[in-house]
Amino acid sequence: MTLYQPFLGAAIACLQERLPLQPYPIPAGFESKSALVGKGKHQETVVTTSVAFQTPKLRQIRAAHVQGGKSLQVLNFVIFPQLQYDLPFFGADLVTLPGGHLIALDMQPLFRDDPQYQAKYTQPLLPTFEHFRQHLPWGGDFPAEAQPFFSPAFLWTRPEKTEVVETHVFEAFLAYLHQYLDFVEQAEPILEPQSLAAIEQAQLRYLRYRAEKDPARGMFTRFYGPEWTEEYIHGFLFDLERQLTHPRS
Ligand code: DBV
Repeated sequence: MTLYQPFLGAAIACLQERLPLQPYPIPAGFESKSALVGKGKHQETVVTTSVAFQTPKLRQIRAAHVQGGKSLQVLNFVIFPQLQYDLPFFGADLVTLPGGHLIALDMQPLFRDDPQYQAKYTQPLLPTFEHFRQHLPWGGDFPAEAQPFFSPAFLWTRPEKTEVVETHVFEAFLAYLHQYLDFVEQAEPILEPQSLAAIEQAQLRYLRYRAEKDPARGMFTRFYGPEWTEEYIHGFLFDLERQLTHPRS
């Protein structure tokens, strides 16, 4: 059992229980990819697997799970709502590298500085954030240009002990996911054309940022080469632009 397997298993169980899940197609070649990395005693097989679902309110629920031994484990799990809803993104980046653990967990807002939006989608999360923050202190430096994409309830932490990941981070991940699904249940379609246009712009802004700045690009390129990596990023991980220009039938 690898570090983030229980996270993925619990997330899928929770989604299955609460949502009418349908599969979301994963382009050929991206369900599972492996490479032999390193030399001699340090050689490891690094396997990246992808999982994806959709529902009437959620355009894409997707996970990328990288498993490459004790010092290389990553679960990147993101939910992209349909464009008729003003829902935030659910974003979890759970990263274990030789240097340690790096945890980012948030409901990433479409309109960070809009007080009404904050009241609707951030304030209800603040008690949960405050609760977990006691055990998961602020992780320090992160890119200033990423700031607009995170909410005031952004949990960003670098636990020193794996046990903290298995306990507090695990609980926080599920608490955020459950609260996100509460928002999903309550969400009503947006009808005003101006609001819909603003949502699409905000989704594209977020998506372009994430695709362009994907912190995993270097790692994936080393393991699987640049062609596979760019196609994985634009054709699966952050695929909204492709879907808008070439919708699946
Ligand atoms: N990050 C992804 C995807 C990953 C992934 C799709 C499938 O968006 C993994 C894999 N994140 C990943 C890895 C690292 C990070 C780091 C491998 C380590 C990179 C390294 O050190 O070499 C949140 N993730 C990070 C960092 C942040 C995030 C802030 C530190 C990067 C840095 O300091 O530059 N989540 C990440 C992020 C956004 C988000 C930047 C922006 C909106 O939602």
